[in-house]
Amino acid sequence: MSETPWTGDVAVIGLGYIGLPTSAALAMHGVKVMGVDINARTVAAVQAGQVPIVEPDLDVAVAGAVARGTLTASTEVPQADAFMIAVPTPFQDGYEPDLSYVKAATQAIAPQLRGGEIVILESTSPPGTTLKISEWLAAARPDLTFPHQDAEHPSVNVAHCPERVLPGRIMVEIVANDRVVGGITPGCAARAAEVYEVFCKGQIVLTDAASAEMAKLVENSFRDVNIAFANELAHICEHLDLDVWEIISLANHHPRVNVLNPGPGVGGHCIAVDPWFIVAAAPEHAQLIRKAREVNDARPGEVVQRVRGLMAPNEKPVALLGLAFKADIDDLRESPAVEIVKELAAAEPNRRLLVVEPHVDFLPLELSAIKNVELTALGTALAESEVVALLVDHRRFSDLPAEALANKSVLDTRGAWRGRA
Ligand code: SAJ
Repeated sequence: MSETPWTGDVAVIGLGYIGLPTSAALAMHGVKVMGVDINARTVAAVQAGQVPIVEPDLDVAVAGAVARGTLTASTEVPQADAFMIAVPTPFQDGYEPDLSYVKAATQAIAPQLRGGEIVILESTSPPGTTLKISEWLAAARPDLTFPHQDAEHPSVNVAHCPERVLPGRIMVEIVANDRVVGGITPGCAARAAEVYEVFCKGQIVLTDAASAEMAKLVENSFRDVNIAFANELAHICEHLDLDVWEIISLANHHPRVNVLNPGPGVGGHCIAVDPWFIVAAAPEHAQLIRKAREVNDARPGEVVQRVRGLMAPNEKPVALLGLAFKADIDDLRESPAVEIVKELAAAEPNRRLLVVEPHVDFLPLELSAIKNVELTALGTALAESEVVALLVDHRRFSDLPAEALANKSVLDTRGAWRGRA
């Protein structure tokens, strides 16, 4: 731990699922935080103390920090003592990482530097990105020195501290989780760690920037590969007419076995994306990691075939429960459930698909244009359908009494109704 607590101002670039909770966590500890986003609606919401996303306890934290005056928001990057970049790092065609948001954020920071600042990348990024930030800043500000040029006395420090919070538990994990802080130099890592010491109760582990970048990708790939193992088992068990849930629960009685849960595929903006960054960095060598992505990406298509197998040759609609990428959240990004609805609608254009998602008021654009897809209430969907597929184990669905599913053909992709329907 550093002797002197951080007392500077922080500008957080990107007020999404990571930037906003991080801003709130710092501001709740009295640090003056200026949140920056290119989306004027997001900025207006935060200025009004409101939260544009659903995440437990975030609303209270943001409202409190705005009311205390420690959190403000703007569309312009201000001057600050620390800059945190928390913008998306999606992939483009061919699964190559798209660093355009990181570059744009860096270029917006550059004119505000006076010397003495720390620039921290939080976005999950391929190895070498933090170094690129240092180089981009140097190109924009030849009047200053950066750590890749002058390791001992740079005018600006640059580091990476990858976020690792779990959606649905962000406000708990942002405080409790250990953090990995990688600097372009050890000095950069130490400076960046001071900012995290403000709110992080976990261990802050220092390393170099590329190792921190890779460690984050490894975390999510580890999970992806393990989920792929569970999904492959599910596919095999479907073929052999065995109950995969029973088999996994038996195998997990072994003290060193912990198979994860199979499902309809892997969604979200992290686990379905980050392993591709490793593949892009070492395409010849990342064989298992690539295969895991392919296994998980094939899963929605397998679910579609199984739902079609349950459908009688009549006109009855099919009920599809859940659109989010996992239980009890409103996030539809990269959701396998959305993919399943889309594929099923294309394969069965004359069948009404009654989609139930209690966390949204409207279908996402990619589904709203499809004429046989409707967003309905749970009661309506169950009343009208013979086939019911559970795609997301939202508590509201898992808690359904067995009678609600009596006389239905049921596909439970999450194992939520095991032993009930
Ligand atoms: N899933 C399964 N079976 C399982 C576990 C998950 O099918 O046994 C599916 C989920 O339904 C979902 C997807 O995988 O579609 C991902 O869900 P998740 O809960 O495993 O992870 P995320 O994407 O919400 O958050 C992950 C976390 N990473 C790890 O657990 C290693 C989180 O800590 C990261 O901060 C986050 O990615 C991120 O932002 O990178």
